[in-house]
Formats: sequence, structure tokens, C-alpha cells
Amino acid sequence: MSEAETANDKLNYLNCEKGFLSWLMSIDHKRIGLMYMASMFLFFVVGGIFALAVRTELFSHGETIVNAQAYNILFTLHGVIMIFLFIVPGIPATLGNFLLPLMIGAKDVVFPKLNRFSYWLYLLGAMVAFFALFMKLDTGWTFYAPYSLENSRAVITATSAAFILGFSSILTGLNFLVTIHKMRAPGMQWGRLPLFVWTLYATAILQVAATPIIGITLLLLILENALNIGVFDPSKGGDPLLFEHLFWFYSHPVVYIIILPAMGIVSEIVPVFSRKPIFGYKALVYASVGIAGISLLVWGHHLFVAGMSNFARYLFSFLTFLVAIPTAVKVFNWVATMYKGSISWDSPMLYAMSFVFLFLIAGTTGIHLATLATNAHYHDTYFVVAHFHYTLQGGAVVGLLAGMHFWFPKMFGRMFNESFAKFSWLVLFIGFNGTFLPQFVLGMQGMPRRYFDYPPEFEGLHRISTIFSFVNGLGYAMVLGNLLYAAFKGKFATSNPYLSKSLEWQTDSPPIKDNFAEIPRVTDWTYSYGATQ
Ligand code: HEM
Ligand SMILES: [Cu+2]
Repeated sequence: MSEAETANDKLNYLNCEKGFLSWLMSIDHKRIGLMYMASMFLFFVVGGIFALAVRTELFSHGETIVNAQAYNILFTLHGVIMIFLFIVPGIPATLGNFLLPLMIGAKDVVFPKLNRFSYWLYLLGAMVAFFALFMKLDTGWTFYAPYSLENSRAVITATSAAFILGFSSILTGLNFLVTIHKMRAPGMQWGRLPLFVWTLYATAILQVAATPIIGITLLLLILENALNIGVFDPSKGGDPLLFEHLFWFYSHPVVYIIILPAMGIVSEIVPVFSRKPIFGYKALVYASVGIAGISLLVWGHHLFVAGMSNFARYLFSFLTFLVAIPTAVKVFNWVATMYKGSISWDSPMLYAMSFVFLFLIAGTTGIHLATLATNAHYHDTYFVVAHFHYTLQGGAVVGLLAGMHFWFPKMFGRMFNESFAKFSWLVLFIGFNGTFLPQFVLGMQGMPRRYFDYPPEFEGLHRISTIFSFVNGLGYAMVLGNLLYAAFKGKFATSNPYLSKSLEWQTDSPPIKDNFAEIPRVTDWTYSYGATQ
């Protein structure tokens, strides 16, 4: 019997208890991570179907499949689901939960029951959001006042859901912060912490610091809708711009809650598949914390054309440019790590490299948006839609997929079909770029976002985008199908198929319930590939 088969026969976190309740009631961080993953991808599919409906409507000018009102509902539900139910919990809730204790040599997170409670809150939030699906919510996921003061029932329901989900996020952040401070194995000094853990740390600070702001803002919006207290409604002496500032004070940092862990995943994958130590470890750590810090100061770039002093405009524009520096440091260090490395192009590395490529496009078009002169033209056009899909989908979702392929054998003790994984990666990559590259051009030509109709001259590019969006969707179906099949039926994997030196790979795959037979002692950092290998 091979090593792989024996590991899977042993008692591990997957087979130690059976039945639905043993999962729902579990306080094991690994099971909780997998439950988040399953629920989130379920919502991802629903959000994706809404996206394809939106794209189908835009295939031709004039009414194609739905009327204007239904169109507004479709893009709102797509945005709300993708943001609040999928990408904000995102990598921390899934891979973060699964890997954090394993990577620092701990048995679990510091508060396992609180972790389970966070997941339950997530489910509750999702259930409340589900009711909003039937209430003709059409405000866009941003709930901008004063329009969000009109359809009160739907707005109260959807924002209550976001409020509950926010609590789930704060509690996860708190749990991770204390875990990283208190649960590191002997010898796991701060300077040896894996870079993915550093990004979870920076993210957790943002989750704890910024999420309460949106909580209070949404609460005010709920109160305004329920009791007409006049905070945001100009007809009652309120100020709608106040809502928008408070909203973006959270919702810009949230972009970094979403993207930083994806960067952490890339930092883990690149050294393993280049067989070289990570280049500039400290710079990468400072860059993560720096990005988190700056992200709290740039929210005004969403409101350049909403009316603000020239001084404020210059300041927000300048601060936004600053984010490019730590980001560029990261890209430089990844490339320097690969330099003269012995690179293997397995599927995790393909995803990691496409992350770098796509995020570079996201970042550089972000600079165009942060520039005052061009912002006035691009604001609220398809240029923005393309930019944030390169960030959220090209960046965060592709980063998540990189991690899911890399740690798949760790999670399930099985392997997916690698050739099919490469092929589906290609379909996804082509589908994604084909969908969103034309939207940059549409935006430059003046196509506004959130419109159900457009003049006939935009039809060509819209058609290209719609056709490729189905290729994009097919790509996801292939990727997820491959992984889902392999989770149950894949070939058994050895416990460390990619020969990684990181702590999580030094135990069985799938791990035993308490992760390690005994708490490990750490004597080195995790990136000593190459000369010292
Ligand atoms: C198959 C993949 C996807 C396609 C084809 C797609 C397509 C679209 C379309 C057509 C819109 C409407 C634009 C408008 O009329 O203004 C939109 C909006 C949006 N999408 Fe996606 N999308 C996809 C995936 C994603 C993902 C993965 C995320 C986040 C993780 C996301 C987040 C958003 C958000 C936040 C909006 C803004 C909604 C609003 O304006 O209120 N999308 N998407
Ligand atoms: Cu922003």
C-alpha cells in the first residue's frame, strides 16, 4: 500500500465524524473553512447566473430579454451576492480558516466556538439576504442615498443582511488577530511567519477597524428608512453625501481585505514552484501592512466628481497613487524570486502568474482612475466596471483559485486532474479577458455603467463581451467541476506533492483532527529552497 493510501485510511478531520450535524456543529477550523467554501461557491454560481443574465440583456441595443426595471434588479442582486456573500468573506473565511492554525503550528484558532458562531452568522446573513432577492431591490450594491430611502422594505432587508455579515467578518478578524499573537508554535517568530499569514494579519486589522464603520452607516440607513430621522435625506435636512463618504470609508479598505490574502497566496506559491527562497521577505511584509494602512486614507477617490475642495481632490489623488508603490514592490519581488529559478508550470503556478498579469492591469487602470483629469471622463463608465472586475475577479477570485489548486491535496488528500486543470485555466483566462478588455474601450467611448440600453454604435463591443462572458462561465464550470469531482473521486495524493517546506505540509494530508500529533518546534523560516535544500 502506498504512502498516499495509508494516509487516507487513517483517521483524519474528514472521516473522524460523520453526518450533516457533525459538520454544522463542528468547531474544527478545517471543517469550518470547507463549509464556508461550499456555501460561498453556491452563492457564486447564483451571482454568476445573474451576471450572465445582465450580459445577455446587453447583447443587443433596445430591450433584449428583460425590461429596464428588471435589469436594475439583476445587476443589484449580482453585485450584492458577489460582494457580500462571496468575495468579502472570501479568502480569509475559506483558505484562511483552513490554513492559519496549520501554518503557525497550532491545533486550532484561539476561539474555536467563536469561529463556529461566525459561520452561523454568515449563514443567517445569507438567509436574510435571500429574502431581499424577492423584494425588487434595485439600488445597486452601494445603497446610495437618497434613492435607497425609497424602497424601504427591500433596503432594510438587504442592509440588515450586510450588517449581520459584517459582524461575522469582524469576529473572524478578531479571532485571527489573537490567534496569530497567541498560538504560534515555539520558534515561529514574527520574522518566520509565512507571508500568507502576514496578509491575513493585515486583513484582520482592517476587518476589525473598518467594518464597524459600515455597520454604523447601515444602521443609520435602516433607522432613516424605518423612522425618517433625517440623517441622509436632504428633504429632511440630511445629507446624502454623508452616506457616500461613510460608505466608501469602509468599502475602499474592503478592496484590500479582498486582495491582500490573494497576494499572500501568490507569495506562498512562487517560491515553491521556482525552488528559490522568497526575494525580499521583509519588504513584502512591510508592503502588506503599508497597503492596509494607506487603504484607510483614500476613500475620497470614489467621490472626485461629487463635489469636494480642490485641496481634498489633490490629496486623495496623491494618496491613491501611493498605493502603487508597495504593490509594485510585491510584483518586483515575485519576479525576482522567479529569476534564475527552476520553474515548474503546474496549475497553481499558472493561476499565480495570471494573478500577477491581471492584477497589473487592474492596478495600472486604477492609476488612470485616480488621476483627476481622466477620472472626470471615466467616472461611472464601463472603464470602472472593467477595472473592478480585473481587481475582484482577475485578482481575488483567480488568487483564491490559485490557493485552492495549491492546497487541494492538503485539504482532501486527493489530486485533481492536472491536464484538465490547465485546460480549464486557459478557458477561464480567455473568457475573462474577452469579457472585460472590451469594456475598457466601451468606457473610454462613454458607455455609462448601470444602463440597460445604449446607442447602436456600442453594440459590437457589447456583443464581444457577452459572447466571452459565456466562455468565462464555462471556464468556471470546468474548474469547479474538476475540483468537486476530485474532492470525492480523485486519485490519492502523497502528503506533500509539491515538496513545500511550509509547516502545513509537514503533517498528514488530510490532516488529523488536531493538525499535528505534537506541537512542532520551528527552527527556520519556510522559504529555504535552493542552496540549502
Ligand atoms: C462571469 C463573471 C462575471 C460577469 C460576466 C460579470 C458581469 C457584470 C456586469 C455585466 C455588471 C453590470 C455592469 C453595469 O451595468 O453597470 C456587473 C456588475 C458588478 N459585478 Fe460582475 N460579473 C462577473 C463576476 C463578478 C465577480 C466575481 C464579482 C466580485 C467578486 C463581481 C462584482 C460586481 C459588482 C460589485 C458589480 C457592480 C454592481 C452594481 O453596479 O451595483 N462580478 N458584473
Ligand atoms: Cu477605492
